[in-house]
Amino acid sequence: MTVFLVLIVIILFAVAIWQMNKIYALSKGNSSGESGEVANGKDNRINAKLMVMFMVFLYFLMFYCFWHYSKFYLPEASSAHGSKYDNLMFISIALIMVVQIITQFLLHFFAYKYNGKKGQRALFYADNDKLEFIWTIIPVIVLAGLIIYGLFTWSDIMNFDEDEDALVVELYAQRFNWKARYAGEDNILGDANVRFIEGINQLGIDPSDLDGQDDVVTQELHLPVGRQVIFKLRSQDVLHSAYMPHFRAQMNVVPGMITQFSFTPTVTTEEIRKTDYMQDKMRTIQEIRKEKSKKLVAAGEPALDDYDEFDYYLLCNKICGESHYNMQMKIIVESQEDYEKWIKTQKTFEASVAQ
Ligand SMILES: [Cu+2]
Repeated sequence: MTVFLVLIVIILFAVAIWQMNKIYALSKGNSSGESGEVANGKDNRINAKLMVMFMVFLYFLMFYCFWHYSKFYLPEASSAHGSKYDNLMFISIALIMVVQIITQFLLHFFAYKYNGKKGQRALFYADNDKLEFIWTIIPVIVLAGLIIYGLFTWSDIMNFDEDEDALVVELYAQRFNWKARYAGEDNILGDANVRFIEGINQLGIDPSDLDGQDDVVTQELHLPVGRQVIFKLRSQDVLHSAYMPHFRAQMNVVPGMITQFSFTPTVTTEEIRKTDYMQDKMRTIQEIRKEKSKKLVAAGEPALDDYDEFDYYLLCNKICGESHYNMQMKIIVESQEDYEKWIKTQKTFEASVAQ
């Protein structure tokens, strides 16, 4: 790899010297235009055609990418606010696409149509107030509209009202895993500080705070469907980012402060597993894993485990160290009853300390 990089640097350096040499020669040569170094009519025609070909190539590449990579789109959002987020994204992309298709065409087609011809001089056209007004005011209106719409969407998602029965959950980030802390019966998280971290108390819950006694620390994130969840995010060490793509949620997790985010899950794990999208996806993943297993077995290594059920995941989306890629926690969205059944099987802080 290093050899390859050094080679590239040497080649680029040689090209740069060669180019500078050419510029030097050009600046010294005669300017009659027939020296062979200055573009003639034939060169101009070739370049004009290349411009059109490049435009066609760009359009082709764009449509190919949309077609080829559309299989990596996320499924429909599994949270209440998700469709607002997706709409904003869709409108922005649609607008960018329309504008860029038009401007790419103008740029390349004009370069083709008005390519240099001997004896033909460009028209001197100083300015036109009306034209300038049009191409200034249209982007101003469109961009202002997009930004205002984006701001409204943002504040709609970020400035949430707390429902009466909202569930408060703390997500605690450590290199390289997540823990969840449920607020318990009182729905109030106990105070916590890194100074209290000791033995089993890995989240630094204040042992003297009564609110924290019934808190429940878990390795999985269970969320009741249709109920607002308020996440309080804390980090023990470095900057992390809590990323829940299926719920269109992401929030930085910053050491020394509590950040928050809220959403209401709308699709249970069971439900999303049954969708056509997910069944298709699982089939593809299984095929890839089967192929990989064959190769592993042929190389005398054990085959990959079966992977047949989709699960939502909370991922870290800030590169926080060598195992960042694997910093994740399973999320299970289930009915309120199932959630209550599960939380009863988990130990409270008081019980685990007593043990
Ligand atoms: Cu991380």
